[in-house]
Amino acid sequence: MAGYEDFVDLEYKPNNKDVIASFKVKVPDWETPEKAFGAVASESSVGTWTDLNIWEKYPHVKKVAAKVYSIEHSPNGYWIKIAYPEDHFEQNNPSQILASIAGNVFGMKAVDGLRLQDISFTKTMMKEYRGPQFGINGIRKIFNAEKRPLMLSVAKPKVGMTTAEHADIGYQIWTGGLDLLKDDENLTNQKFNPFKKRVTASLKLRNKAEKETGERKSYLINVTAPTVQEMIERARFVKKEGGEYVMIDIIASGWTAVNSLREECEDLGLAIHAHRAMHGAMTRNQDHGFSMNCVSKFARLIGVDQLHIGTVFGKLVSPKEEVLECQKNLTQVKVKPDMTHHYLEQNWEKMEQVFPVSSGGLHPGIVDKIMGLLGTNIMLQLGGGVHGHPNGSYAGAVAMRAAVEAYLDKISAEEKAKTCPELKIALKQWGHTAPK
Ligand code: CAP
Ligand code: MG
Repeated sequence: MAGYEDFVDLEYKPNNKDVIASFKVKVPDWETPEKAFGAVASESSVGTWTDLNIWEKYPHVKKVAAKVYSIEHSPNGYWIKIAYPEDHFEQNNPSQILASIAGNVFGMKAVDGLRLQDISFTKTMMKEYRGPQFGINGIRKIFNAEKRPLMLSVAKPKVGMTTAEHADIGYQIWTGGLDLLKDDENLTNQKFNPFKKRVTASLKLRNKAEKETGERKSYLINVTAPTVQEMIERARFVKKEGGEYVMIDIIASGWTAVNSLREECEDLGLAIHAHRAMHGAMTRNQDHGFSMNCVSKFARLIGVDQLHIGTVFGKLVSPKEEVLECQKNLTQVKVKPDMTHHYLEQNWEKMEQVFPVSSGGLHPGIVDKIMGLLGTNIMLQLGGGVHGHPNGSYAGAVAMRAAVEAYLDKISAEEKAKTCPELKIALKQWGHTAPK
């Protein structure tokens, strides 16, 4: 037999060779909960809709079959835990993990809703995957910035500017006091701002800004490309031109692309900035999809160096408990389980940390709220909150840096604004309110 119920075993005790998945399940009223849960374990591991007599015909298949071992009925639905023997998965193949655990199951009629809340990886997997190349300390060394938040600005308008305009924006925010210029998620190699020209022109002005300020500056260059091969060519070009970073749209590009870029960046010695554009299609609905916490865990396992995790207060939906769980999984060694939100424990062993990036609708008047919530071991990104300054990008950068320094010096932004007219104008423009 191998009907759906055969994939439920509440006596089973998982061991350290099991990958554990935590799911929230909405059971259709025509289905029994046990069959619905068994369907998730069956379809995400070895079974299908009809009984194939698997255990009789192929008893060895049981060794890589998933089993539901925990069921919890809470006011907002059922929460289950499924154990997957780690041999079910191919080594160092994140796409295959997702094709199993986060594949067909989301489309099954046997569930009305399914949200993958967390996945915990095994110790073996921690050895199979590279993890981050630099870690937070390694990134801080690039900028000689031991404690403070690192400050980024993405050029706005997102796309459409010429290469010269884009590079000039970089020069303005670098000389205005920020550490990093960032390409926007949809700026790649368009006709009006070709990739190679943008890299060369921007890094030339970066070098000029470094000389004038005496500070390290860098540039998060988007290498998201039509093919993995082209993406790698672009990364190699960045290295040749003296860049320290590449940026990739991890969700739009896919995990195999991220893994390929990570492998190449090991040789090139380039840090990876992970932009998560499109994640909201999966992470926003609390009853169906894939949590941002899972995105963060794959990002650290594969080994990006920086990842956007949200703001709680900014323009994009980012629930507080999810932002905090992402920050834990990016920076801690041993993450404790969160029973309330059904997040699992995770031991990251010797994996380097990932720099959490808070971005999206931020401006100088609310960066203190972000640091109050997330601390200062973060990166802060302001696009509109710099380039929307009435006096332009340079003034916007000065205002952003002053607002961060005010927080670090434990004085109010208003106090700081007495000696920083650019901050005063920014506060007049945006106050302390977050955008809707
Ligand atoms: C921010 C941004 C980033 C978002 C991504 C944008 O610009 O460049 O892509 O922060 O969201 O295009 O919106 P603003 P998240 O600073 O002008 O908002 O960080 O949540 O992944
Ligand atoms: Mg953007």
